Amino acid sequence: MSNIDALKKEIVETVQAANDIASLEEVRVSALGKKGKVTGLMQTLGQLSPEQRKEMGQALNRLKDEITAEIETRAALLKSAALNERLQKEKVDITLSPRPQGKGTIHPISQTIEEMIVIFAEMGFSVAEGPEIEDDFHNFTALNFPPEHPARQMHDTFYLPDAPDKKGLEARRLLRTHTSTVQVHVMQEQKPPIRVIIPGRTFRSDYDMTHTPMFHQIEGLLIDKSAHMGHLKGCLIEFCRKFFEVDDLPTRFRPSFFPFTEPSAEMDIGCSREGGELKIGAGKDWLEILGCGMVHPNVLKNCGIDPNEYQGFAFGMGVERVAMLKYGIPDLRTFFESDLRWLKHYGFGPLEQPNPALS
Ligand code: 2NL
Repeated sequence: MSNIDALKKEIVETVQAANDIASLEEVRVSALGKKGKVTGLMQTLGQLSPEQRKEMGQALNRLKDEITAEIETRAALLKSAALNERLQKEKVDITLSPRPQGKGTIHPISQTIEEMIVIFAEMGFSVAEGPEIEDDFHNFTALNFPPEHPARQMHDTFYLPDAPDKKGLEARRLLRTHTSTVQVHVMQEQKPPIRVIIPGRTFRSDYDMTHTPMFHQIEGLLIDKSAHMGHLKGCLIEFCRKFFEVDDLPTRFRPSFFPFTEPSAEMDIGCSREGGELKIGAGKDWLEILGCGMVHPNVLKNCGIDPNEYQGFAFGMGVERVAMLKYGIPDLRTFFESDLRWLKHYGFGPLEQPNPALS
């Protein structure tokens, strides 16, 4: 066996013996590095005769290539072994049992909002949120309520005890009476096209069988260059059919009035009240479900959007009201009593799907 063959055998053995990437690198340096054995032999070529140099040079180059290939093969093997070991070690036991059942439940308001978000998200809407403490501008002025508009009193607004002489009317702070305040922020901050829904708490000073001082709304806003009433109707009909899980749900739109939309409408869905029991989707009766309309040009202007270039539609509904209809909850006030028996009865399991019809 020639010297070169002996050297090759020796180096290949050390390559095979390297058990990790670091020691393999050491082997590479000791063979092919600046002071390595092969490199050392290369440096002796100058002392040989031209013929010997040619032969030896070729043999050493071959040796270098062979060792390099050997090291690469070994490196690939070590890397995949290391990966396999990590995969073994970091295995997640997906057979772990789920969270213990029967302890807590999802509140029907959270469940209902989640169901609505799933449906609108499928239509390309994203969710926006904003502050519950607002100023008069975002709650009223931007939304085309004139200063003396009765709605400002009608809404029975909770004003914060700001010093009235220090600030103008528009800076007066209040608890938002509707979630439309968030759309105002969105329009001020984003460029159209806009497609958002806003779920959240709202506040009005009112308390009786059908009103609580805090309640939830979900509102939607779509702005682009060509949105029209047909898009509004298509979007809301699709929403109601998915939400109430009735494919041929009858719907109708009645003219209405809101300061922030023109034209405005209220949407009803078909139902039956025969025998005192409410059934959605069947029968000859109608049930009001939401308010909607084309965004008033003044609102677009107030929020920095050119009404000559853009138009859009908006809608709003009460979450409690819709949850009561869908889940047959008879009394609004029970939503906020934190009665565990009520929560157990009307609540949802943590693993329940927000909308089985869509998944
Ligand atoms: C209802 C009716 C509605 C809107 C809300 C809206 C928001 C902006 C501009 C225009 Cl920023 N409109 N929201 C529009 C129509 C009706 O709510 O009965 N809610 C419970």
